[in-house]
Amino acid sequence: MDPRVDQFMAKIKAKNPAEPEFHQAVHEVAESLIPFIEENPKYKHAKILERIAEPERVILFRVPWINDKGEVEINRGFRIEMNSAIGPYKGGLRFHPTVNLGILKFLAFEQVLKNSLTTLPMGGGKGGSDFDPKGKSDNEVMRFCQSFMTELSRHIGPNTDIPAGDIGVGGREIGFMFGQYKRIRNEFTGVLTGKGLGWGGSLIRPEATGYGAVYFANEMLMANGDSLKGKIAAVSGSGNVAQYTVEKLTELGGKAVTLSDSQGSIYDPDGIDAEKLAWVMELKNIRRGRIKEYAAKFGCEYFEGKRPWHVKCDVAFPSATENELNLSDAEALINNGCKVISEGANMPSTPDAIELYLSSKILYGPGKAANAGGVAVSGLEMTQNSMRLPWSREEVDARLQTIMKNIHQTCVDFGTESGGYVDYVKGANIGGFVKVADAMMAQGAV
Ligand code: NDP
Ligand code: 2IT
Repeated sequence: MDPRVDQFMAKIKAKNPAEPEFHQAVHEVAESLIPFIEENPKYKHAKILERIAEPERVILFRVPWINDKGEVEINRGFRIEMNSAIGPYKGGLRFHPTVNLGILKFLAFEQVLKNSLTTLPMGGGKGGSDFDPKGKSDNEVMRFCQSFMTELSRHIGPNTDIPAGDIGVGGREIGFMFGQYKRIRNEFTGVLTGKGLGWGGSLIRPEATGYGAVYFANEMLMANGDSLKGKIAAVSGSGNVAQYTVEKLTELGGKAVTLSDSQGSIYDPDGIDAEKLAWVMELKNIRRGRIKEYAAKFGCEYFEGKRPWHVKCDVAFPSATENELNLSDAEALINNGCKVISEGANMPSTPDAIELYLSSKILYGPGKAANAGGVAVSGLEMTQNSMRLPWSREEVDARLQTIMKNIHQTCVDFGTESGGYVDYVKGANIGGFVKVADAMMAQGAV
């Protein structure tokens, strides 16, 4: 307990009431940064920590649309433009009924440091809506996306703010939003990333977050003379990040044995091989079904309402959502022999779970480092759009691997403790902060 952190957090909580996820994200970063800032008082005098916790701009708007029954529905749209010190605002859009201001502020705050870690020139932002795409027809999703973009289009642009996908926003939604932006502005630009390959998208962008989380886990293991080869992994979620985590893990000789969704989890000790994964992709991306169907199809166990953290595994990839792994889950993982956690999701571990990882000295890659591959390849998509020249799969993948290696090294540089253990939380927080803080100092009190 550091009283300086408590004092700082008391102000944050008073100013941002009823935003528990935002408090949680800021608290974790403040714990790393406040001691560092004490040693580097220039950041203290310039009030950089206070400034990065305040969004540069918050946009909140009404999104009316017409459902298939001809009725008007009203959702709320948001865009948090958090920090533009090192580049235009960049970050995903989330469509999920739980979306609110506090959740998007936590995601935007994390995004600032994550984007800095990639070394690419991207500031941080996040947005979305409480719209629930589940059970909606393609036409309903299109009408919603068009209404959402009609307002959002006033605030974004390829040199201002470049949204992308997140939970509930994939290729289909990016397509509908891109079409509407182009129509309103009469310009074809790289205003969104995660676009289709034939209209400005980048190879490897759909794969990038999952691949990156696996590359990061491998880096942590290699730094300890080991690798993912032969490792058993628990993966949560069954969406974009989870799918490509399983794909790359299998390619590197590991074995994924779980997947989940908001209703339950499957446990397949034989492993989710390429053929089973292809079936999952069809189930989730085209038929938009539930992971429960996997158990019936492949004859394995399904745990209704349960997360996948109680199985025997060497590595865990939380890839669904925030706070999906609590202290008792962390205890179960560690008691079952899990030695590596690489977070594909944003803030999936609760603070007490993180405390246990660190005190148990297991390899723990926090989301802002481990899942930065997604936004990194978004940055590469922006580069290709600016050049009007696409790169090959090999080129993008090689760059992604280099970026993940460099993020790992940054964490080692800023997070290695006297005994040699790498605190990747501290490493990622300080490593991400320095570049943003120095840019803010150079640009004055703006
Ligand atoms: P998808 O929408 O493709 O998939 C989300 C998955 O997580 C689904 O299986 C979903 O289950 C499950 N899930 C969502 N909300 C909950 C919940 N409240 N409780 C339990 N399960 C839930 O999203 P992504 O794969 O893109 O995103 C997953 C995570 O990765 C998020 O934390 C996101 O912020 C993060 N991330 C994503 C990046 C990207 O490029 N897409 C980049 C970096 C991080 P169900 O279908 O039942 O809702
Ligand atoms: O959380 C994230 O980093 C993302 N959802 C990806 C953001 C992006 O702009 O690609």
